[in-house]
Amino acid sequence: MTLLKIAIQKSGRLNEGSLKLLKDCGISVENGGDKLKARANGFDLEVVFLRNSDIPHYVEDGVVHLGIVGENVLVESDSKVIILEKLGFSRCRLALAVPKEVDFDDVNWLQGKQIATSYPKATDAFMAANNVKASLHLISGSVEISPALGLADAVCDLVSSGNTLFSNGLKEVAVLMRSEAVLIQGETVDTKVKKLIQQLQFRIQSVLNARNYKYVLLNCPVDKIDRMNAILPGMKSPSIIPLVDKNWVSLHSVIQENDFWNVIDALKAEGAEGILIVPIEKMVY
Ligand code: PRT
Repeated sequence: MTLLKIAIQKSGRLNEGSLKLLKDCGISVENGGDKLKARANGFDLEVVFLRNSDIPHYVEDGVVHLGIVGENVLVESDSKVIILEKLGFSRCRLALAVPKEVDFDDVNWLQGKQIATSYPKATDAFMAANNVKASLHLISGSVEISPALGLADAVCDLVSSGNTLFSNGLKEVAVLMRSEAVLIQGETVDTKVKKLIQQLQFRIQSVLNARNYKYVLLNCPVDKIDRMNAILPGMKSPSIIPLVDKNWVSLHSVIQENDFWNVIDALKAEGAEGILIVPIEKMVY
C-alpha cells in the first residue's frame, strides 16, 4: 500500500493550524509527546513532525512527499520545492523597522547602516533591489531588541500584530514580503503518490473554499428578486424558495468572506429581511 508522507511543524505557530486543516479534511493525527511521526486516521497518510525551517529540505530530498511551512522560510532555503496551495493561516509580513524617533524618508536612510535580521536572503534581495549598501547583523531570535542594545540601526523581522515592534520602540517602514502557511511538494513524485496528493489537495481545497464563504438566507419581496440577484454573487445564482405569503420569497446563496459586509449592507438597503448567515463546512466544486 502506498502511504503519503507529510511533514508539519512539531511545535510552534504552524502546528495547530496544520493539524486543524487536516482535521477539517477528515484526517485525525495524534500529536503527542516526543513522537517524530504518526499514522493518521481517515487517509493513507503518515505525518512527520519537524522544525519549520527543516521541512523544505526533507521535501526536496523526498523523505516526505509534502510539507506545510511558512512561505517566508522558502525564500531563505535553497530547496527546490513547488507551492501547491496557499493555506490562509499563520499570516505575517517580513518588514523593515527603525527606532520610532528616526526621520525615515526612504530606503536611502539605510546606506551604510547595520540591519539585524534572521532573514538574510530576503533582506539582501531587498537592499540589492533598492541599491542600498548596508551590513547585515545575523541574529537567530529577539531581533527587535538589537537597536536598543546598540547592535543595529534597523531590523528586518516577521510581524503579525505589530505589538513586538511597538513595545521595543520601533516603527515599520517597509514590507519586504507577505507570508502565510503553504503546502509544498517535491519536484518529482511517482504516479501513485501523485494520485494521493491530488485526493488530499481536493479535500484541502474544499475546506479552504468553505472557510472563504458564508451561506446566506434572506426574505425579500417578489418584485425585488432581480435586484437581490444582482447583488448576490453566489456559485451560479441564488436559489428561490417560495413562502406562504405569495408576495415574498426566501433567497439562498453564498457570499465571500472578504466582501461580506458590503453585500449585507446592499441587501438590507434593497429591502431584504430576516437575513441569516450560516458557516459552511465544506464546499465542493
Ligand atoms: O523552530 P521552527 O523552525 O519549527 O519554527 P520557527 O523558528 O520558524 O518559528 P515559529 O513557530 O515562531 O514560526 C513559524 C512560522 O509562523 C514563521 O515562519 C512564519 O511563517 C509564521 N509566523 C506568523 C510568524 C509570526 N506570525 C510571528 N509573529 N513567525 C514569527 N513571528 C514572530 C516574529 O519573529 C516576532 O518576533 O512574532 C514576533 C512578532 O509578532 P507580533 O504579533 O508582535 O507582530
